[in-house]
Amino acid sequence: MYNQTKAWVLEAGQRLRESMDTDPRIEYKTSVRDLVTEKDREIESFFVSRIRHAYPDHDILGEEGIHEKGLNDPQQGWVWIIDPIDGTTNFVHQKQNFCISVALYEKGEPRLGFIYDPMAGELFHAIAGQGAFLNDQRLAPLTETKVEEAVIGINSLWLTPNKHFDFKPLQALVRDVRGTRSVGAAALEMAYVACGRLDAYLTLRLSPWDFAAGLAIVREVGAVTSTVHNQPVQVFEKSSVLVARPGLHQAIIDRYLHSPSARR
Ligand code: 2AM
Ligand code: CA
Ligand code: CA
Ligand code: CA
Repeated sequence: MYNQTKAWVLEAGQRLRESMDTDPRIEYKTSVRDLVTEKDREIESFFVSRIRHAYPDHDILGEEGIHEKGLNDPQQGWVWIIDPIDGTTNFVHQKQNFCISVALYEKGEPRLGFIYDPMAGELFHAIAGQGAFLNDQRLAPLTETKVEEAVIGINSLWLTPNKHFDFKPLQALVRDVRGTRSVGAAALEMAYVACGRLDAYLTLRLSPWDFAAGLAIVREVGAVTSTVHNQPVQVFEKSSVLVARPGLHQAIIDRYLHSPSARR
């Protein structure tokens, strides 16, 4: 299963790489900030047809909804969770810094996670209980870091007034850390926490396909993951996500997110 999925992910990435010379047709989903291209649908279809052929009784949850059958109880059986292009805005504007994210869950537990950046040639992957890898290199368990020495991933939108969260504690956090980065692709940002390029990643509203593979990978290196309210992330529900090195996660929760004003 692992080898087959890896081959699919690499092939899908190659298709995207080869298509970069021609500009994809773009559509707006909920707004002009929310893009989808023909490539998003094409790549999701690629996975859906292969999974349906190889594993007809597995469920599939993809961002673009290509697999029209609804999910059975996701806590039962096997579910594939697919983001065909995570970072579509980067795909369109930068032609880099996007990825394919594919996860396989059994009874609500991660089994496989793949996050592939085809332009960088970086495949982050994990088999549950067997460690996480960047290409052929095993990722080391994460060590602790202080807030003041941390570089964290955060989208600057969350520092502006929004309906999901009190943004003021986050402004204090970004003032206190060594630096902030915004890659613009949630799955890649989780992969970067796994390999130590980011010490933490914080986001207030994501969907299962944004974080399913990331969760499978970061847990293998001992990253701590929760919602911003320090609750377990439910993989089949929309959620906020705070993923960080051990120690740093607790410090961010205690110092910035646990204040009554930050709770809802
Ligand atoms: P996407 O590219 O697959 O849509 C930065 O935009 C990150 O937030 C990306 O990982 C993006 O995933 C995700 N995201 C989730 N919901 C989004 C939305 N409505 N509009 C834009 N990006 C969204
Ligand atoms: Ca999208
Ligand atoms: Ca996404
Ligand atoms: Ca997407």
